[in-house]
Amino acid sequence: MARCIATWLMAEQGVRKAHELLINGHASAEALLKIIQEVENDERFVSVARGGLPNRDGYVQLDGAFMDGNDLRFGAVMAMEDIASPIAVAYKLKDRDANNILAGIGAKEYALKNGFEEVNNLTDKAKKRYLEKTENDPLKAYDGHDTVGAIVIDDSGHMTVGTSTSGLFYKDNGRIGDSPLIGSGFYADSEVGGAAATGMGEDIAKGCLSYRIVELLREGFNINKATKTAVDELVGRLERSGIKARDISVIALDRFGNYAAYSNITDFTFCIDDDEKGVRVLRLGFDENGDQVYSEADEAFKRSWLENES
Ligand code: SD4
Repeated sequence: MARCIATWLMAEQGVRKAHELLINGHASAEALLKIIQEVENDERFVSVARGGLPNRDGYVQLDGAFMDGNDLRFGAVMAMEDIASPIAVAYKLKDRDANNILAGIGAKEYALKNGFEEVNNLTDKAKKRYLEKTENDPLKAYDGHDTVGAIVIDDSGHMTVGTSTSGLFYKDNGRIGDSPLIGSGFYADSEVGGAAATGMGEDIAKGCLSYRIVELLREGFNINKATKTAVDELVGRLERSGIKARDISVIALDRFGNYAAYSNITDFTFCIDDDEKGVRVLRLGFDENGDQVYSEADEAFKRSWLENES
């Protein structure tokens, strides 16, 4: 059964368009690129692609990745400057048998050689945000959004996963998070399922979280149990070392099209296309027993989120 899922409310329009593509028989990768590029191209969203969050030195350094669950090929770009779409470059890189993970100037050079345009990703809005930031603000996941991550399965059972982000606001020059790291920020195997993460990359990477979720699915866990177990396990492991885990949120899809999301924060939002209910934006919260529950994000919530963003 065809289905797509993506992190954060900002992916809603992309998921709507991807849903249309999927019901019209388009392939997984096409739908996946549609979701992520819709977010990348929308300058209202300040944590992805052009207009993304600058690093400590005022540069917008972008991370992104694409993985094909049929043959496990993937491409990734890290700390790439002056190119508007990390997902498009990562998608192109996945066809290479080697040199498919490129960082910094190498990623930019590859993109330019392959027909991508040079652009200034530091928009006026991004620059203003940078100038307002102070050294004393904590380095943390950006409230309410961050990385766009998506997973798609098409009617043939082909799974793809992708991510795109400007990473943590005010990160060090050259800092790379989980999003372009295979197994941490993303993983997909069409024989099993796929997962993607968002939040504090340094913590997510400690648990190779996306790979862990897929491996739990392979062992026979259902999708809800796999996401919850992987996150709780990592949070617990860090706790035993005296470390309080920072924001960690995940989405996952199994090879039958079942989906789940799980998070250690409240108000993580994600978008899902549902056969019966259409495209929905769901918010994660906790009930009185501490169990995770989903609720529909209403229009007022969406409006206030968007206002915050701009
Ligand atoms: C990173 N995981 O660079 C990304 C950013 C993010 O919520 O998703 N923050 O660490």
